[in-house]
Amino acid sequence: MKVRLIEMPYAMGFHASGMGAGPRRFLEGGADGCLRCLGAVVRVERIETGRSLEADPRGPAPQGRRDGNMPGAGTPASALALDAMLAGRVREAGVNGEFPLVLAGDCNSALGTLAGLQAQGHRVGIVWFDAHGDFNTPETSPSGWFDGMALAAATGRCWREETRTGLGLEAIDERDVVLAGARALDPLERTSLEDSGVTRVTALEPGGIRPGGALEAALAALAGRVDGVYLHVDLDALDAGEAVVNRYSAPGGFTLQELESAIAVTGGSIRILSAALTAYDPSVDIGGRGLAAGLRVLQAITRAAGARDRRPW
Ligand SMILES: [Mn+2]
Repeated sequence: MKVRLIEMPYAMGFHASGMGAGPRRFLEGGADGCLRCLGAVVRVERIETGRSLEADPRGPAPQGRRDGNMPGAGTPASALALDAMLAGRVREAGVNGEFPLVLAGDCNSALGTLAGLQAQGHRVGIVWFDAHGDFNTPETSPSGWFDGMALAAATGRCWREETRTGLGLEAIDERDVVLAGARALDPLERTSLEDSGVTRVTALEPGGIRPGGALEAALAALAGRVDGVYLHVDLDALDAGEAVVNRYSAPGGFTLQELESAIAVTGGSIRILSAALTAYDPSVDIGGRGLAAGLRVLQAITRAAGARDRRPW
């Protein structure tokens, strides 16, 4: 299998700090090598704006921030500009017969990946592992933080015009979405999810993500409706006791073994068209546990994607 490992070292348009530093850390930790040792042919590439300090019309970067931030960093527009670049790379990977595997700082990278898959003509569903719902809209979000709206935007609940015109993204049908491990939900976000067509699978549900459980049943139903899925793994799907991977890590999540097994169940049930590992902030990781877990998750994703990949390893 050919893997195109796409590094997107940003979180909300901010370059290489906080969760935006996660992708680089995974690569420094040997992410490409640990996929090669599975037999995959790996090409690594980075998405960057190429902006230099000298060229920045705003003048010197604020203290503590590295150069390379997107114009208007922190706004949905800055995130969507990066997503548009990502969409092009994902589409190109598909044309080349490569599996697009994205290392991203934040979860709204999903919008770019989905747009890139749709540009190849795929009808795509979503399997989304996350401690959070990412299902807020500007109306329900207590923080107004765009990254907490990624799944809502993907399903057209918000920013619909922006994602359509900026990315060419057509909203994903909520019935084609499986959300696994979400447990830290804002009150109005919870109501939105309950009223939505999204299928939820929790870590607490007995047998939920295990073979033969609710996840597998949901994916079997999905397999008849879509060409395949985009597999989104926010690393905070892991229980905080397993690893603290960002500032929003929460208890009640999956063990690493459970997450690996759920990813394998996904690959055994439905074709994985693309995947992402997101939201790892090296600055809060204790003893490299998050890093080690993330590398294991990347291997699990690659194995799972290979399970239904007709191309030889
Ligand atoms: Mn997330």
